[in-house]
Amino acid sequence: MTERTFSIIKPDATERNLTGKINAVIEDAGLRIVAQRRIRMTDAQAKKFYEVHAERPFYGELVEFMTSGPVVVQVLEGDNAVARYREVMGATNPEQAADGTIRKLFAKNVGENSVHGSDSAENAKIEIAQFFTDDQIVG
Ligand code: DAT
Ligand code: MG
Repeated sequence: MTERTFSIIKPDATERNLTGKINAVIEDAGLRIVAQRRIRMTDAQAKKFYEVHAERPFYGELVEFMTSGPVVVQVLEGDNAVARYREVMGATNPEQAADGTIRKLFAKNVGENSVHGSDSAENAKIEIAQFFTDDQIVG
């Protein structure tokens, strides 16, 4: 089933000039980048995006990190794209991430972990709509 997921290449990765290397892992995994934009996230955008984590102890740190440098927001398309991209990303904590995953290859630690990917098709739709209009996605 072809579906779409939402991805962010985070500030720790853009800072180290890793956008191209991460995109290569994404494309090699059979996912198509159907929308992409480099932005500086505002405080309001980051707070809203991570609203579900508002009660977690790391929320403030997370919002600060996500607004600390450029990010690349993306829409990925492919067969079972949501689950597929979660596999390609690897575990949240890079110490637990499998070999060959983006987080194993590039993440610095559990907070500065290089990429975001939606955790369900429903959340993917919500997240995509926060950053892209339909006409900006070219499948
Ligand atoms: P994921 O990004 O794998 O979906 P998540 O949704 O549980 O993970 O958390 C969102 C982000 O919050 C995660 O990518 C990095 C940060 N985070 C999660 N757990 C953390 C922790 N224990 N300490 C610091 N940051 C954390
Ligand atoms: Mg998550």
